[in-house]
Amino acid sequence: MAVLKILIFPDQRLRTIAKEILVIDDEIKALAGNLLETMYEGKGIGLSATQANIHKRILVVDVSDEKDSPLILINPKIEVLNEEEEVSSEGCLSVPGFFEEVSRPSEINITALNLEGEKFTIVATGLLAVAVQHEMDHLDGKIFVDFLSNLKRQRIKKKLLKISKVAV
Ligand code: QAP
Ligand code: CO
Repeated sequence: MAVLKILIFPDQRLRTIAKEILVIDDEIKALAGNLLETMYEGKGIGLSATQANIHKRILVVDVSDEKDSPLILINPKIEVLNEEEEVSSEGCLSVPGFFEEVSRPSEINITALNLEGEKFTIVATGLLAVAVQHEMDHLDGKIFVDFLSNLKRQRIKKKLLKISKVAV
């Protein structure tokens, strides 16, 4: 397994729409492992392939305290189960150092394929629901900062651009 390099906002490659996975081959299995390793290494609870500049519809999450419950979602789909929304603080490995409040549907039905190509369904609430919606947004080129005010997003952009330049 390997730790992958993560794209940092406002990198335009984060705006790429990821493609459906048609065959779950060894390359996809290796990618799933690498995404998990990269997520754990970054102390994250979720990571999408988009963030590693791989534009395929796969994401990983682990919202457990022990960090021993990895979930791999291939070609995920969600259905919002009710009108209710919940506000929570979100961060992103592609937006390091920033955490902001975002409102999202609180209860969702997730359908995805696992690494065996089998379809599975989970009803998610709480942190799992937030994390899966956040990661699925990445597959569609969306980032949580898109939900913030223009002023907040511009401030974050400016600070991260400055850090990226120093880091060269
Ligand atoms: C998405 O994000 C998420 O800024 C996953 O310095 C986040 O794992 C869903 C991280 C919160 C729901 C709630 C961010 C690590 C990790 C940082 C992450 C940082 C170090 C973010
Ligand atoms: Co993110």
